[in-house]
Amino acid sequence: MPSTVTIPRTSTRLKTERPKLFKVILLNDDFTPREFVVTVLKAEFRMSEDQAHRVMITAHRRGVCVVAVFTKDIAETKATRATDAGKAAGYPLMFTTEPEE
Ligand code: TYC
Repeated sequence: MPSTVTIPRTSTRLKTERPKLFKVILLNDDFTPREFVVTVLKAEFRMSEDQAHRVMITAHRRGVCVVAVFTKDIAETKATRATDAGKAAGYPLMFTTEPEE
């Protein structure tokens, strides 16, 4: 007597989770020299003089400016390193991170 065997199909999940991204944000202050902010942006975020100057001026005028977007670890590391560069030079320069919507 023939019998049938049912083999369950395994379904492949095609969905690829994208890592959540975090913004690095530059905050304005009244003490850090403009040129120092530009130097830090160029060094830590590999920006050109032009890009760095635009970001610095935006933070200076509006209070904050998004510098770039990274995965959480990289955003936090870069924000900390850039903030520490200011601290080491005696400036209150601040970079923070914030999750992207
Ligand atoms: N506001 C500072 C000044 O006038 C310059 C500055 C710009 C500082 C942007 C921080 O994120 C900043 N010297």
